[in-house]
Amino acid sequence: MKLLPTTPLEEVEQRGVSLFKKTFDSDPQIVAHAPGRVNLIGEHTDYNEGFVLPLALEMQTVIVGKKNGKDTCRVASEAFEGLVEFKPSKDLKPGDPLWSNYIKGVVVNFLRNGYDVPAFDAVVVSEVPVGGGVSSSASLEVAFATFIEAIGHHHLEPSKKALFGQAAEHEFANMPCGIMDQLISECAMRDCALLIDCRSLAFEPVEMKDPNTCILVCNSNVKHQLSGSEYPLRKQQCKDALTVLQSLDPKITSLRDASLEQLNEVKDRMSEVAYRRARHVISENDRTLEAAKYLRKNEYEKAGKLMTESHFSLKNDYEVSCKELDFLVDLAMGVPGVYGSRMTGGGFGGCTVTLLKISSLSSLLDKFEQEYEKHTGITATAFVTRPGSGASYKKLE
Ligand code: GAF
Repeated sequence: MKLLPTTPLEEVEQRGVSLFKKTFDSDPQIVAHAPGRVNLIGEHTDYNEGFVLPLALEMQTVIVGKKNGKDTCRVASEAFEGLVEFKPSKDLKPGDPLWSNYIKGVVVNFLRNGYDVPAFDAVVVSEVPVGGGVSSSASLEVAFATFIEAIGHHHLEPSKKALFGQAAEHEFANMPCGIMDQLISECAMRDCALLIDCRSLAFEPVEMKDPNTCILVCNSNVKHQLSGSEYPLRKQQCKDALTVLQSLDPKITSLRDASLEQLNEVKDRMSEVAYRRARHVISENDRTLEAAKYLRKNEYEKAGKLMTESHFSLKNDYEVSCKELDFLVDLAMGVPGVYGSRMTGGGFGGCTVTLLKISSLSSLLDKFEQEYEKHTGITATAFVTRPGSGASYKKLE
């Protein structure tokens, strides 16, 4: 299996500049960008105020544009036909085309929080695969928030921008996500994963630049669509378990505060499903903190083992995997030199993330190539990533 190449950011920006000139017949002034992400461990913990350990991809969504001095915003996308037009107003509502909702949602959140949004012309160019579970939508939201920050001369706390993106996702894309994807897209640091505390939104870098180790992302190419999925149901099941735990100890305000001992104490008072969902979340928080500790010491075997345990917890207790993702993990774990492998992101399709010795990469790719399509009828795609940096913008000369 061939690896997908990483397009240099300058090339993507250049595509944006050309598209802007072609669409609006004038020169742009600002380039803003924000990355997609892959999560090493800490899945379905963010909306339970727990811990996550994601890193930014080198693949970015790029916005090229400028203020237009009019009362209407105009946005074009490289991936979709047509020019979207809307007035920047607090009363904007979601509508067609769907991709524009992420942008409208961000605009509304700036306005509602007292930040002026001047009308603009802009184009969107993205290298982040859509529907692959690597946060293409969060990267669009955060890139746009960064663009608005630039044209409006605003200076926002990074977590505030992430929260605007999350609110846009909730209200304009009907996806009740946690904060992980927007926060890593905003705050990522090159060569580091971030250990994020999703309660305080504080984070610590965990350096990942051992030249002998690599991170492989493999897209099962089973389409992942979280808004209509069981994601909201999983949140509800966590709440159900929380309510029972609170009857044991009112100081437990989210699953993050509970221990497995406490969960076992109230096991008989909740449904078997709620119990398993909570068991995943509580144990995943522990695994995430442990994994960060091991990665800091370059103890990849131990960190990898936790990643694989995370996969099985997501498969069996949280039930958000699928047979294709399970198959990719099984294949990876059969290759010597693989430290750990798991589904990453919301699940129900999308990608796996594998931590491995760089010397084992070609054996793993051969294995995927020989086995995956034969067993699933689907062609997988894969890329290697080093941890990229977070959102930023620059002025064009
Ligand atoms: C999706 C959500 F958007 C995140 O907030 C997170 O909950 C993730 O699924 C699961 O860890 O990516």
